[in-house]
Amino acid sequence: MNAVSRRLPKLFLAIALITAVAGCSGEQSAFAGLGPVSSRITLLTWIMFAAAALITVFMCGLTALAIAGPAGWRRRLADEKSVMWGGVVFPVATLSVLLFYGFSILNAGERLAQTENPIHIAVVGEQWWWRVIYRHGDGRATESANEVRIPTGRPVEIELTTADVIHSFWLPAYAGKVDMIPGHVNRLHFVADQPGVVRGQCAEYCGGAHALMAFYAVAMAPADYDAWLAKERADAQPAARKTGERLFSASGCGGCHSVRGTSADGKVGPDLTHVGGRVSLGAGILPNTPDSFTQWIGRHQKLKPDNLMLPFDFFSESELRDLSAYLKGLE
Ligand code: HEC
Ligand SMILES: [Cu+2]
Repeated sequence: MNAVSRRLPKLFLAIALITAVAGCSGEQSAFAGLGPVSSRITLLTWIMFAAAALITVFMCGLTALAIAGPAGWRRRLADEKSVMWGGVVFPVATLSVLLFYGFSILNAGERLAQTENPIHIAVVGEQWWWRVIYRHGDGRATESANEVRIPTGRPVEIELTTADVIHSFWLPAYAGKVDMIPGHVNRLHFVADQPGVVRGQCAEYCGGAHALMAFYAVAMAPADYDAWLAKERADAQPAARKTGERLFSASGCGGCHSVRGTSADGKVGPDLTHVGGRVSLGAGILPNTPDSFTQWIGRHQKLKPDNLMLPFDFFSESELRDLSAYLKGLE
């Protein structure tokens, strides 16, 4: 073996560890535990991990004893009684305790939502973005996309459905992962403890652009949330960008997109009434800047191959700038 091949295993181990640990940090971490529901899930994870580690070490010890231990031990381990207690009773008891503990954690969020007055938000999985619907007290609703805004300290109930295939709504910092299944309504409950922005991701392969189907959750102080929701509910307030608005309607964008308060009332793609105020574009793939609008409109099929918006690669630079200024101005 030369020096390089001797170091290879260590190198691989180092890369694997760095990758694994990097995956545990940041805005999409399952270990963040930013609310009571996710904290409980994190605790369950550690308990399962510790129990599994203990049992593994214990079993390795027993195996060693059974192979090379003193004759007395080997006889005892080969006995039918040991097999009965160690192989049947012990696993059934341990796994049952862990199973019921897991069930109680699954139910904890639901109980929370029943005891207090939850915020109702509906999220519909679409290939390859998220339609987000805020239900108001008066029975009306406001549509947005690719981000879920929630007030802190109040239980949230998210109703999960799909418009096409199976998706999975995964928001690890706040809650577990719940599938969106055709013809079925699932519900996810959680509470956000503190204001902040975290990332979520579709966790069930749903076709072409699945890997680029992310979203953000924005937790806001209750007063900020109320102010934001009132603004979100209002019609679009374009920042006087007439050329862009004219281009938008002349190019047929309104056939797929709604901008409330204008003639654009398409329902195929994301509602753009307040698109300029959102965190990201294209379901989490671009930050929300004027340049990103230009990028998205001009080359979205390159940025997010297979997405269901028609290609618009014929706009001139200045047309793209006008359209972007209009859309970014829809805050
Ligand atoms: C055939 C329907 C269709 C037409 C026409 C269309 N779009 Fe889209 N648009 C979509 C769909 C679907 C998406 C979601 C794509 C994704 O993220 O997978 C989208 C996404 C977008 C987004 C990102 C929104 C967000 O919240 O992430 C912008 C901005 C946008 N379109 C602007 C436009 C403009 C400007 C036009 C006209 C030049 C236009 N669209 C025409 C269907 C359409
Ligand atoms: Cu998916």
